[in-house]
Amino acid sequence: MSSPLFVAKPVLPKLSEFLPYLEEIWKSEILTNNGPFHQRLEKSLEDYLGVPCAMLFNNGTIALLVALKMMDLPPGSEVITTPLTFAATAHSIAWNGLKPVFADVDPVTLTIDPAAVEKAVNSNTSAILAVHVYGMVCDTDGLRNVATKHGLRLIYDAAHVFGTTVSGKPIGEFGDVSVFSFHATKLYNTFEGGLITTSDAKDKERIYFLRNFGIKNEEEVADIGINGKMNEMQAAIGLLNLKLVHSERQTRTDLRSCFNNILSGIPGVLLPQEQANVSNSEQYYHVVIDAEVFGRSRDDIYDALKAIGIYSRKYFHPICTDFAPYKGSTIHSCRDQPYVEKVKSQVLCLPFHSGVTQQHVAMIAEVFQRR
Ligand code: T4K
Repeated sequence: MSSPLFVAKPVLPKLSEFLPYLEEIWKSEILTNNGPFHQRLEKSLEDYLGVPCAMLFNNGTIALLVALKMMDLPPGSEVITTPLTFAATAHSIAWNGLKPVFADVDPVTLTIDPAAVEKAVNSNTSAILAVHVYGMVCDTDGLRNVATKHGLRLIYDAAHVFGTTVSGKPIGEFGDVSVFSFHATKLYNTFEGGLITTSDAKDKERIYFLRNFGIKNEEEVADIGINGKMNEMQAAIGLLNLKLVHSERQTRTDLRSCFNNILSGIPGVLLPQEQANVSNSEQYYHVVIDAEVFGRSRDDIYDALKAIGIYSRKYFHPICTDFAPYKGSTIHSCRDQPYVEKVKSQVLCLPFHSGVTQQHVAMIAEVFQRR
């Protein structure tokens, strides 16, 4: 195979469509600070995602930091999260001077298990930071119940679920706030970018100030904010890419069917389960490989694909509790062994985007069928 196939491939508009936007920016000389493209994109995203308030950020990590900061959680208090996520999730807790506490995941959705969260709650717990991982939606009712019972704030890391709905309800409407990433590798990208959605007017106002150094007006700085602003080039790309999301998502839905066809029925290879009433964001296609049943390990498949130029990813291995700063942290579980300790060496994300051809699908099938 000539060119390598990566796990992700950014959606990009035609360069010729971007040039008029650049000309507009050059003409106005407004490069950042809530400029016209920024304002248009926020409005467009509110419409697209069906949320009352969408606030853009320069990346998803800063958006997570601000979402937690906005909540004024007691210093040193505990925020329960999943170990099966990107580093940014746990780091955003620690960077806020809070303590990440890890709870086990559900074996079917691989999202944080509300029963494990309940076991992790104590008098020092202040919030839950749940992640809709790989596009699988968390048990939102279960988590809301735990949060309400113990008076905890509930934040969703929604980096993997752009455009998802649950029984018609937009994913950004769950929890107190939801945080999205618009990184190059995401279904919807602004090169780098992020978004917070919230329905609460007070939270919205606070986030607005925190995003821009806490500046209220020329005379007043009301809060200890940060620079979380998206610039005009990112916002312009965002407006163009928003037109391409639907088609990219449809292509991935078709690819999901292809993968389901070639991989279903292979003993020891568990495919992503469809969730009732959930419209899938089509962010990732993950398989769980049980080496004892399948006869080969996840790492064997990863290596065999790599040898033919197909770069899958072992997201999220190592899990957060294997990182030096969190190593040795307890994973609260309802099982004899935390399930996440097993699945971390079994999950593999296959290349999943419009650059995957039928030939690639056939090559991937051949690797899985090899004996
Ligand atoms: N929460 C969750 C659950 C997340 O998954 C993430 C980000 C965040 C929070 C934080 O949001 P941001 O602050 O990033 O907005 C990538 C991304 O850098 C990261 O954004 C993403 N999660 C994570 C799951 O994946 P890496 O280390 O895998 O990136 P990298 O550079 O190895 O890219 C993967 C493949 O994508 C490459 O092999 C080739 C392709 N690629 C990548 C880039 C950057 C391209 O084709 N073009 C590109 O520009 O982390």
